[in-house]
Amino acid sequence: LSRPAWWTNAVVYQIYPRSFQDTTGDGIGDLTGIIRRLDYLQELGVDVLWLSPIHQSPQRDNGYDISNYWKVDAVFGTEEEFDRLLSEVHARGMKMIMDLVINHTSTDHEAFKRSMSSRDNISRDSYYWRDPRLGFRGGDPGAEPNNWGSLFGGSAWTWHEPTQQYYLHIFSRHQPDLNWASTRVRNRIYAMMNWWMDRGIDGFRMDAVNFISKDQRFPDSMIQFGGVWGDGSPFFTSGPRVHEFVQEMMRAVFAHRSEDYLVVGETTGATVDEARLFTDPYRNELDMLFQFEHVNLDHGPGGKWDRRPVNLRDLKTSWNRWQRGLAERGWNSLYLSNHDQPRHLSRYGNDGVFRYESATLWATLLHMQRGTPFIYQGEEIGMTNAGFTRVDQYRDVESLNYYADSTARGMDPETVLEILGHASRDNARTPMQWTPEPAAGFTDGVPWIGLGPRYREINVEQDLAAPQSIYRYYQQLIRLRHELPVIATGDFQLLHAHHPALFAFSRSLGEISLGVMGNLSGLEQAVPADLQEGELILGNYGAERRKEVLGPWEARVLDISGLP
Ligand code: TEU
Repeated sequence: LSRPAWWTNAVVYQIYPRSFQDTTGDGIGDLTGIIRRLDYLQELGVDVLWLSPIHQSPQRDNGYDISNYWKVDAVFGTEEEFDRLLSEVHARGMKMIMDLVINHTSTDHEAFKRSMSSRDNISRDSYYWRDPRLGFRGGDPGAEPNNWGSLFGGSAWTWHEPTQQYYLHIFSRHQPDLNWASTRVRNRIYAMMNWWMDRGIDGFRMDAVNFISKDQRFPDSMIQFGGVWGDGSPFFTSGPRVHEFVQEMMRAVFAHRSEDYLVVGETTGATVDEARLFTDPYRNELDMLFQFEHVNLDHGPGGKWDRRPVNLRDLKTSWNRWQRGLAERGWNSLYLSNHDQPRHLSRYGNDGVFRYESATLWATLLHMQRGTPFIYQGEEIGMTNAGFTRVDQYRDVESLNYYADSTARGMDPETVLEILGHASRDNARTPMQWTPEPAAGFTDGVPWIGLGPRYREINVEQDLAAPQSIYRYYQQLIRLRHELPVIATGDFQLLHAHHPALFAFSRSLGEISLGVMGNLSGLEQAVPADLQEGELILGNYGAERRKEVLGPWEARVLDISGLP
């Protein structure tokens, strides 16, 4: 712990394999496609690739429903192709981490099939099976063991007629939750993780890892969830044994390994205090985690479908709290986009006339913070939301469930489509746009999901040829982080906290100080006096600028070392 961990100056790139590059013509991206694009990623300068799940799966939630953890799904390629991908990644000096979905499995997993087969089966307690509520007949409305709603719609419990019990699923009914209270389940998971590590991968992104310990009393929740159900999250988020389990996992899988791996946890609903516990290096849990506060700012009391405009000042307040909160202990993951969020350019920026400016502004504000930045495929060329207008264009289980549930409850389908247009996860899942050709160079066949509406204008080929290239700007941000220790580990100080349109902060380490500022609006803003001096080291408007004024969505990074 004397010297900063290797990942403090690393940048991670998330690949959603299904939508990255197809080479077989079946319209679904594959491992060979990733290999084909490795030079592109190396050229960008990223250090680590994170692959969304490629394990065997019926793909009802695009691989976040695993039926066999020890196999690569044939839809993505062969075991040999996986090993080749890994060695090609390593040959380019990059690392590769894998998504690991261990809060739940697919209903197609052998263990769940055994668990389902009878109440006496040895695997019965690998999942959560419970009797109907007292006085109710199983399967009847209200008979569920408690009132928790599933995050993907409906009850969190599904009735199983043959064995006369319910099983728990926080996500869809095809994703039963594993019972982490079972020692057998935990040991099996650690063995599988060790097997992947021994195969040569460099770590994991652990899906929903703060959901693995549930309050074993399974109480009803007094908090409303989507109008009908109760919000069970207080009883399964950072549950009673979560830290014990994570520490045990770290000992079982990583204690005997050198420290060049990375474990990042996905922790919906984690607070700053919990994040500090999870990522304090002395506690030996996760290296860093994905928190959700900043991406939930446009959610109303009704959750993600109850949308309201984001006040960008709230974003700055939230980010500041996380920067301060993990300054002494712990570490932030920095992200604006992933496969579960709409495109941040469409959400927080201006994807019209100021597409270049706002894409590079958000990149600057994110990458100049303390923490490890994550880039989601396509954001480096300024990809925008999917623009779907018909329900048959959607593929995401969450979106389709929401459409079915809410229209069944009498909501106007047009309104639902409007909401999905802003909030659906499919906004981020349209194919990577490589060229202006048909299917955007993603496939020779028919893509599994429709293309983004602007692929002829927004694609890698065009961006690289443009005088104002978003990709090249990301390259510069990544290079700066590699070169300047102040960006990786320096102290963070928010400046002009109450300014309505300016996001400004300083970073400092020893004698070196940087000033970072961004104009979160489409109107010119005056630059405060203390940010007019210093040498411009990066900006999205070029060098010839008036130091007193920021243009629309303008961002600057200044070397302010030695200024009083
Ligand atoms: O997401 C878990 C999660 O808690 C949320 O991000 C959730 O996806 C979001 O609220 C839905 O809008 C992870 C994966 O990232 C996601 O793709 C999977 O669907 C989910 O787990 C289930 O494995």
